[in-house]
Amino acid sequence: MNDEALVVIDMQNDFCPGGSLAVAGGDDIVPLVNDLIAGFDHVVMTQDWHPAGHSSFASSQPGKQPFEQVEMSYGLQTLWPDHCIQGSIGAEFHPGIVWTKTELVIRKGFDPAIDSYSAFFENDRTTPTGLAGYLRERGIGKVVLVGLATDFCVAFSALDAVSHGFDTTVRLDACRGIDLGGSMDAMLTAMRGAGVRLV
Ligand code: VGL
Ligand code: ZN
Repeated sequence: MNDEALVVIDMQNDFCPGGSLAVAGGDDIVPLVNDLIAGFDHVVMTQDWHPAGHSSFASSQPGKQPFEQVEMSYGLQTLWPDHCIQGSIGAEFHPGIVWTKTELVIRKGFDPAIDSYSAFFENDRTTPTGLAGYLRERGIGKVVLVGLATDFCVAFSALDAVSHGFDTTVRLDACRGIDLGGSMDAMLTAMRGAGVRLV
């Protein structure tokens, strides 16, 4: 299917067990993600890619703990443990992921002042990453999303994909989530409501 791309979200060491923002079972999906990569003509990956001292790190906000929320210029932002620092082992793709055929890696979260969950927009919801333009120029109208974390980067990416008019599917069996304060149910409901196909 030449008009369809697999978008592999943030399959990085820091989101897998042993990493600084580990998602439970994050590495369980590696074999399935590899099978999917093998079966797609087009594969795009995202890589969370923060400078040290990023504003989304609790360690950068005096008196704040990870998983608290703060008001940023662009709205409410959850604070995270330091993770996916540019050039670190934690930011590398999980070593089991067979990523060699990947056509494009979209890095995100590199602006020190803005976090970026979605593969399409930073968290200010206006700064694009360029992915929509890339997919359109390449004639791709359908995306299938897999990876980490279901209720953050995968969900925000899927919502933006449908809003850009892409036929959008999330393979839940090839995702794992964080589930912070009910975020899993909330984001599954939001995705369903927006017309994301959850399978
Ligand atoms: C993610 C929190 C912070 C994700 C990235 O990949 O879902 N979550 N940065
Ligand atoms: Zn991040």
